[in-house]
Amino acid sequence: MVPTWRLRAAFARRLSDMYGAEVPAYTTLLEAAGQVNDDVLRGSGPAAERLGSIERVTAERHGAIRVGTPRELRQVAQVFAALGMEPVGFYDLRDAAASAVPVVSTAFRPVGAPELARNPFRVFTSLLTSGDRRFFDEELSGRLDAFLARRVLFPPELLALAEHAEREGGLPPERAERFLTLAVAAFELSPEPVDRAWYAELERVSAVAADIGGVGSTHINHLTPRVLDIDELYRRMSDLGVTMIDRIQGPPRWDGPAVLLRQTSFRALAEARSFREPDGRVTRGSLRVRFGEVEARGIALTRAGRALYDDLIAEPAEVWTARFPRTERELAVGRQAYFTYEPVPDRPRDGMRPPHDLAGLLDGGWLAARPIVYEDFLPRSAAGIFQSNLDHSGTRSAGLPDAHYDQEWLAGAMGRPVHDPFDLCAAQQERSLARALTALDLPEETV
Ligand code: OOG
Ligand code: NI
Repeated sequence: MVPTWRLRAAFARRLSDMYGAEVPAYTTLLEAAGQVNDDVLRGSGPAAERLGSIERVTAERHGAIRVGTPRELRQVAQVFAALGMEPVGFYDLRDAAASAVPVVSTAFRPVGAPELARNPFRVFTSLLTSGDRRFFDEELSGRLDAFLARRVLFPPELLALAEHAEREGGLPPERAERFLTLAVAAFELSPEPVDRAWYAELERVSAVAADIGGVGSTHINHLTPRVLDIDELYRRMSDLGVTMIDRIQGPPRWDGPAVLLRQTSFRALAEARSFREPDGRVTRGSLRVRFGEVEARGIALTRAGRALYDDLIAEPAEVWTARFPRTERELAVGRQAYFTYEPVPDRPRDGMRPPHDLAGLLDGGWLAARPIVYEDFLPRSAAGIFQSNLDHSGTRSAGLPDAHYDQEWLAGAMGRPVHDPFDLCAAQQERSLARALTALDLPEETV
């Protein structure tokens, strides 16, 4: 039996190989990221691994995919369930971007600490909001839905294997092989000619809409490696002559704790595609939709920490430096970031009793705090990444948004609950704290 996590690790690796063959610049990015990580590891020693072992960081990727209908979303959720990846979080990018980005999104990823440690592969998954009248009038929306209803992204054999894998917690070797082959193939760029007129019509509304609904299949949009120093990576890619977007999204560079997520990307590349012209001829051309992205991950913030982040991110970097907590200790004591807590085994037995507050326990060396890494995404950054790769902003009319698309609706469409990222971290933190307090012989309500 090939267990769930091995399927996930194998899928991530094969997808990466496939994408590297399709987009050579991705391989350049991987090499540069690997070199930066080696350098940071040499320069900073064990501190470099505070937010994850180098093995994990080196293997770590997130992918991005885009689907067109609730049915396709439900199917892709089934494929990811076979890999131990569950929907976490709801992102509404329609208002987060200045350009027309008519999608709502979730991220599929492992949710438990042991599974994350085995392989943290995650996929940012966006669903086209074809019912949003600000982007698609009734007539276009009808033709779009009809087009999408005809296509098959995930063959029945793949879905049956995925169901089986989810139920059994894995697959026997031969079926695992077949499942992985079909799953990776579902995300390859299709050689099928693109209907020129249809694609162009959707592109006038939104390049993202055309990428999703203008073609008969889906494809991986990007795969993102994790890097330990994203500013250095940005410099090196620029030195290699790769055109980067003009900034790094997320918190500013500073010497305090790394929090949440910093991301940047290189501009979408022109890729050869064939087209079916209105007169029926098949011609060669190119499309610019796929890009390369890289990210640095930091500590997960609590709701309070996140509210502070959201306030400060709108301000100049100096305001951040002046107001954001400067140490992990401050973040822990202020309940602004998530940690796992462990009793310190080798504390001197000086006859003292442990104090009854978190600050005292940390400062007195009774408890050690280890940051919980942020495993999710940021809507503003995601919108920035989408947008910086669009050549034109598309069109959006003023009307009312379709109110259908929220987290509950998404969960209903998939037939699966959508986890709340804060709740997942809080549960992990509270479990560790309860265990640590018991070990110190303190009542649970101490802190
Ligand atoms: C997804 C863009 C967002 C991220 O890392 O925030 C994203 C897409 O382009 O489909 O990947
Ligand atoms: Ni991404």
